[in-house]
Amino acid sequence: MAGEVLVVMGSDSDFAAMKPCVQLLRRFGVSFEAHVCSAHRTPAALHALVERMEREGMKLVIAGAGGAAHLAGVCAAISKKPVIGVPIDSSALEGVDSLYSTVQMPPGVPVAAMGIGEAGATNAALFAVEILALSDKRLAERHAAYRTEMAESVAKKDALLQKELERLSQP
Ligand code: RP5
Repeated sequence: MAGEVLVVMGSDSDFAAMKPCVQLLRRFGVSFEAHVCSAHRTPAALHALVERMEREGMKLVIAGAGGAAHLAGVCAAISKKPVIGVPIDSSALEGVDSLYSTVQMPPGVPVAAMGIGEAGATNAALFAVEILALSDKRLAERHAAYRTEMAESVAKKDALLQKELERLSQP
């Protein structure tokens, strides 16, 4: 199998925002292929890519794009697998155009829209992990460990805050 996840971005300029997504997929041991492919500049190549990945057993798509971002919607039109969209801030409208384009799919062909930019890309990877973990016990355990680690880091931050507040209350 080529990869469980297809990560596709409309341009290489989207990669800075999409980097946390591929880094997290790698950390969780999720197999993926990542490509630059554009819904409007290379429509035939996008069609071929999504169809090939689907034939080879891909389980879902993560699509990041900026501007009038129709990449995720077009992937969802081609594939019947879940598509997670990441709007990217690459235009004068600071990603709000991409957010609306990604989130406002007309009824019938859904896209799971994340937030704008790196935070959205991070959550896209985690959302993909949550979907894949439904049928992968080891991945579910890794995800649970990630949540525990995150909770521990918040607890550490709180402990530091309490210390600082105590220090400030000293005369
Ligand atoms: C979109 O246009 C891409 O997803 C990118 O966010 C934006 C700008 O692309 P480049 O001009 O940087 O290639 O299709």
